[in-house]
Amino acid sequence: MKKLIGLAAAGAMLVALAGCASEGGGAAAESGPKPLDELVVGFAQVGAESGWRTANTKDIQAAFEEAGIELKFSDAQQKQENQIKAIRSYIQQQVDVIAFSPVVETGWDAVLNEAKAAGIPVVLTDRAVDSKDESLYVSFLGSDFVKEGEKAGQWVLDEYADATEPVEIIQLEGTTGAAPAIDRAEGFAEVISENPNLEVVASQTGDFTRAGGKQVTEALLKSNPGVDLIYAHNDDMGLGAIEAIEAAGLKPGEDIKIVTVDAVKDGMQALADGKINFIVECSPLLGKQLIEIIKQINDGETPQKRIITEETTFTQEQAIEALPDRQY
Ligand code: GYE
Repeated sequence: MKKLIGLAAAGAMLVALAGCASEGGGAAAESGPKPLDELVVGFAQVGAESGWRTANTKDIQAAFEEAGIELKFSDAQQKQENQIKAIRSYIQQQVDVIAFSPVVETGWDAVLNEAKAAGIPVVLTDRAVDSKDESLYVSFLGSDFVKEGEKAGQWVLDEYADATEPVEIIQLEGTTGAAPAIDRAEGFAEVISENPNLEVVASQTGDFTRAGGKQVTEALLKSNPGVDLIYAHNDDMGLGAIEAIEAAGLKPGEDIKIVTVDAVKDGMQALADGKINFIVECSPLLGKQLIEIIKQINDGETPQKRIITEETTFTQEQAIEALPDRQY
């Protein structure tokens, strides 16, 4: 009997050790790399709220297809509870890696701890989480949103360098609590604070959607008839603002200037048409880099903790030039 208990204890220890190994090194650490066609990755997407998101989803699906890695994909319709449910189901299915783009920054610790306890590495794509525990994810791949906000602010600062009167700005914010909404507001505010004439007179969320941008602009134009410029946290909300401005009998790009972030096709077309004045690029093409990270995890390597996407900006002239070759 004693012997049996001893054996059981030894077995339990082995299990515990294996658990430790997989926590640190990912799926492959104890058994060596799996063939790619045996890997399974769960991806919990935010939703389909914008042109950016659609391009991002397409690019990720294409990259998995090309790499021959199985992808379990879910669309959370911009709801955190749906994303958490999806992640829990991936844990239950014992996928090799979980990747997701967190709709908001906070509230992830519990579910990410569950993934960690199950020994499943997590990769953040596109958006960040706000957690003190950096061991809850292996790598974070995406843009520097503060820098994007700063670039938008810099254009506004230059455009109104000679202004002697107050310049009234409306800000259309992204989803409340989302990393790109928080950071794009922060970078922009920081840069425009250099000129006290630049004043954000109203700032409201349009939830990163065209309909949201239109609705908020309609209302804010009424309460702020003297507005000079709209800063939208993404192209879609800027495109919604264009509709609202035109419906009010004004000319977007002239009577009211517009600066946005993303540079998706529809945004670039509006920029080329003179209805938007400046776009800060945010690339949705994260698929190939995500595959690289997954391969590194599978090989037992440690991916870089933060991988920042390279991006540019577009004026109206640059948009006309770039449009024919634009992929998304
Ligand atoms: O800018 C916006 C989308 O997280 C960077 O989400 C992404 C943002 C993008 O809905 O269009």
